[in-house]
Amino acid sequence: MLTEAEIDAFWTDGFVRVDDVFPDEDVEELRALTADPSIQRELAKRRASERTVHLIPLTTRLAGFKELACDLRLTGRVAQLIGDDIQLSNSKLATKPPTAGAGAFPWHQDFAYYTHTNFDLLTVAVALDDVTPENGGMYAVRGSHRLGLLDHSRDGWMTGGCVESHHWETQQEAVVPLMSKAGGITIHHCLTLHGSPVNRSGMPRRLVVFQYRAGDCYQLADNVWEDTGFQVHGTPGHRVRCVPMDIVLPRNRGWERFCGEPHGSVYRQIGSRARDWNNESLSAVDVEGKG
Ligand SMILES: O=C(O)CCC(=O)C(=O)O
Repeated sequence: MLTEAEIDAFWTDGFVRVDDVFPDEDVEELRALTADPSIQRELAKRRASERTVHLIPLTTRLAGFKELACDLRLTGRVAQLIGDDIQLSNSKLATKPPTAGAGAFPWHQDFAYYTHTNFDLLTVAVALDDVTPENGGMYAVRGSHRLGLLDHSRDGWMTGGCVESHHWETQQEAVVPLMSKAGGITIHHCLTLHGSPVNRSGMPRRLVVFQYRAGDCYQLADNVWEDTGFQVHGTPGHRVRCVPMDIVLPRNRGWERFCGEPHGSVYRQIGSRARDWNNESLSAVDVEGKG
């Protein structure tokens, strides 16, 4: 579980690092999952990528990743921050190709790409390798989760990153590493500005990344993945909590191939796999209730 100091760090800084969440044998098992031929085939297709390679939706690819998304060592800690009813917003394997000099990821706030009705949305990154500045570990701007949603658009179109560069260029002292050793995790708020440089190590850098949201945090726009809405902790509710926010939703070419439209829209809140998985666990509860 998170200590009081770790909870405070999350709300004060916008992120927290927790070491040694998974012992070496668990990390080995997770690495073995990434070595699965189905995963390797997908990664091989994107090896030439200049950016961090994202395999989404990860929980639908192998059962082990779905189990990890529900692991209490993650969800128990997330519950301490956003409450007991937790759904998956999305899941990915974020690898930096071993190609030296590739794999940078621009500065951004996750919320810009998954706009929701409130801000109880956060990201957990599970390190499968020791993450370092050398292999392209993430950096974050301390306290940036209090800036609100920043501009990620140009001429009304969504771009791949935040365009308000003064936040990280002029405040070097606020830019801090968000990196852990293998088996550790980092948790960051959906408004925390973060990004990562190229991988200079010549070795892969693997993170399993889960974006979790409170059960009453509804998505407003853009893509719903197959595992979006998967109930990983607590019980599904029927309440939407809206907090005041004044946001611009730029048109988003990036999501067009997923949503089929340039503005992005949420036409269903729960992905097809998540619906099946939630129904399975609900009927298990019914059976137990009747027994
Ligand atoms: O993998 C990385 O270094 C950055 C990934 C990231 O920031 C994201 O997926 O939102």
